[in-house]
Amino acid sequence: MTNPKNTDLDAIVIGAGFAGIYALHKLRNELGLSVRVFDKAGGVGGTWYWNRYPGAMSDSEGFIYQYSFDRDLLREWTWKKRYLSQAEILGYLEAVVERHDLARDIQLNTGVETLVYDEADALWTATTSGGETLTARYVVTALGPLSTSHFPEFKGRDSFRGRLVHTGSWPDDLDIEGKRVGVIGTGSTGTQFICAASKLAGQLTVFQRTPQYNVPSGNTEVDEAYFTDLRGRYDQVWEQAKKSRVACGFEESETAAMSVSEEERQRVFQENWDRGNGFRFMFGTFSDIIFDPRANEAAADFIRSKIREIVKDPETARKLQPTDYYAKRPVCNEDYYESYNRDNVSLVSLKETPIREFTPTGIVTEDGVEHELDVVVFATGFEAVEGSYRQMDIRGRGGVTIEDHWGDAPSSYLGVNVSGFPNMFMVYGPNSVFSNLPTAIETQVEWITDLVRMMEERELTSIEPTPEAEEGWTELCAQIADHSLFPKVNSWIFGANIPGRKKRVLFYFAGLGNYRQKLGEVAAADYEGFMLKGNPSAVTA
Ligand code: FAD
Ligand code: NA7
Repeated sequence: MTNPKNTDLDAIVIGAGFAGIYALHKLRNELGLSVRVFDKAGGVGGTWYWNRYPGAMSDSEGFIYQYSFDRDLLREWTWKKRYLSQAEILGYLEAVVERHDLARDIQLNTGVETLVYDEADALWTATTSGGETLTARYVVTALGPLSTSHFPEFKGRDSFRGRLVHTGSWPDDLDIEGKRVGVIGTGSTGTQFICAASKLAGQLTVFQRTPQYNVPSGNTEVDEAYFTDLRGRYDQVWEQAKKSRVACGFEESETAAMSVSEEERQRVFQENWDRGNGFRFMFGTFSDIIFDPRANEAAADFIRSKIREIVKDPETARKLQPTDYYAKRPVCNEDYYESYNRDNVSLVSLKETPIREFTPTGIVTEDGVEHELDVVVFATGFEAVEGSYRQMDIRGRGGVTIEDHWGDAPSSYLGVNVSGFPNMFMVYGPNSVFSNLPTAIETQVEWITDLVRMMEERELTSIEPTPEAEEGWTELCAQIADHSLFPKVNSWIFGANIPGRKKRVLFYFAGLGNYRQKLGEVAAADYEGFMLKGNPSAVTA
């Protein structure tokens, strides 16, 4: 396909992680469009370029934390343990870029700062941190759901004279071996860091605000027999994942927790504890852990009993036990609770003794204790989903900014499009499906490619959802979320980790299988919910 508008490019893609890499491959190598990817990072990989803290890894299993499209690569790719380290994932993404000759169209160290839509010409104009101005007919924002760090304020924070770092931008020159390290945050990232840092740091002080439910990952080594078996059933693996709820590569339970005896419930919890994996424990044990408070309490109680069993100091075990619903994104690790049995690890419960202030030499808590530190690690998470959009100046039809359109809670149609922002396609925009991400990212990039292909074939100039379609999707996502226990606790999946932000729905919780079915239905109804412009004979609304 050629560029009929004489624009600089057919498509601009922002972000060079899983999403942006695949978008470039599909739009350039498959549709033949002229495309350039921009990333402010110095390399490709997105999350796996930035998050280099000790212990950084995926907690989706390795075999499912990949693209399904490149079967040849899957036939030859190997890894060491059940879960992939940051370096392994980065190496994999670099190999995909190399194999598909993508690097020549990826411009690194370049942020896109503004995106402005011109309705008369149906063109987007982007300006970059390097001062370039470029026009394109399509924009794919592959900005990442977890790419804007949350770096909370504390009194005196910037007076600290040691190293102060966020896990989401870990510097290459920082070695924590033998150092006195403090870590704030015990989410998925913080717990990974704690497991690794407990074996490296001279002294590790964990500042925990809310304890999380942690289950074992079961991270054993994988051997040749594992790969032989896996390669023989990749088709089944992807088929199952794409029809499932969370696409994590295991059979999700269809049995309600309270429909079986107490003895059977304990057996199932124990079996899944032994097998490992957080998503498996939440979705593979029973079908209603995140729906029925009694099922949830049974799972929570089982995990609390394990904490008491594993952690030797009863006071530390008490502080580690969560009391709220088991309803955050599930977390798993190799030996999280065991870390607290080490002499060099101590736990401060910020619920009991909050941080009073940072000093040049450490952190003082409200009990007056000064924790002397060489390094403070903020494992305090991200401004999820909408964060990277709100950092840009994005102006759609009539100069309306995305900030104004969204107000205090973001919205979309199908997680991908926004009304008033024609020809802008988000990968993992607000209200995308809550699941293992590479599989869902592939789904969305393929959907975007289909939309663009359809536009090219029909010679359309613009596509955008109707305001009603966007409202309908947003409302549906809210209703689905309300059926679950997820909104009953504060976490990043509802934006509730950012001070001052009201809880908002950021995900479609009905699963990847249902999401894919919905996309199919929208396409079959000639792109129901979209306004298509350009070729009047093809216009639908
Ligand atoms: P990203 O990988 O975040 O890439 C987005 C890129 O966009 C970034 O490189 C960023 O620099 C760039 N960018 C943003 N704004 C701009 C701009 N204005 N201009 C230029 N560039 C810009 N998911 C799972 O499913 N399973 C897991 O086990 C898992 N583990 C994770 C562990 C960690 C520590 C983290 C942080 C995330 C994890 N995730 C996991 C989520 C992970 O983010 C996704 O799986 C996936 O990597 C997202 O890919 P992406 O391409 O959508 O976004
Ligand atoms: P999370 O899950 O948002 O965890 C952040 C942690 O930081 C969590 O324990 C927070 O406690 C804590 N936090 C945040 N702000 C503060 C302040 N001001 N004081 C003390 N403690 C604070 O982020 P992660 O990076 O761990 O995980 C995000 C996703 O990335 C994860 O699910 C994977 O997909 C990868 P809180 O619970 O809010 O009390």
